[in-house]
Amino acid sequence: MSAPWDEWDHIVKLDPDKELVDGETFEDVCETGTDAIEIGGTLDVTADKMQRVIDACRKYDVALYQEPSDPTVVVDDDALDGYLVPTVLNAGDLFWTVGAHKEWARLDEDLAWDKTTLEAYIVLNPDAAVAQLTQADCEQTAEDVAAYAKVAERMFGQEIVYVEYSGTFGDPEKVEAAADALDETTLFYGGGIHDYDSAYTMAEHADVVVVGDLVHAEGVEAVQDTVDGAKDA
Ligand code: 1GP
Repeated sequence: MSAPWDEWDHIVKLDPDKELVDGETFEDVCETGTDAIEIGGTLDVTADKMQRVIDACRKYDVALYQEPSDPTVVVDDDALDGYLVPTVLNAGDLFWTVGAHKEWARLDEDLAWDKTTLEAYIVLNPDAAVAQLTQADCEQTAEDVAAYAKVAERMFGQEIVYVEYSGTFGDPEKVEAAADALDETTLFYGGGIHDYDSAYTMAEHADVVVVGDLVHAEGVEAVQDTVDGAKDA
């Protein structure tokens, strides 16, 4: 069965705790040509802030997903196509691998299972907030990354593997190693994508590139260049 992300090349990840560039709107972001908007952040996210972004994006023709960082910020809203839920394979704190998920299942008796998909994260930038929060072991060779990817697909049956360098441009060889290790599973890459070339380079290996900070720091024109790079690769 095909999944929506099989067709994607590019995602904009909106951090509900950050503003857009002055003069730009969520409509502008939705019209960059990106395939999907993922709403999520690591720090200081609340359900109210999530809802504000969902409301601003709901009327535009782009796939809309929430990426909840913990069970307390999950929003139930028909405007959402679904939930993409991180599980960090190389976390030091198991809460981020399976504990938060257990809490969500415990607290939410009506959990929308048919709209919920895990993203199997391999976190590789030790300076990123996500690495520090999850106490991730970022010392991973390309062979390690490939092995994590294989385990995610073949043992844990994951649909999405996410190589995460949040805040910095990563090592294309490690992304390539993950891509080579995967058969059906969709590979997301995120971290430091800032222009056409950086998007193109990672999209040569990853199925989908995720652009985060750029939309808040530089704005939609820069994001459009990354869409072009991702689509051309
Ligand atoms: C963050 O992978 C995304 O989860 C994107 O990273 O903010 O560095 O673009 P950047």
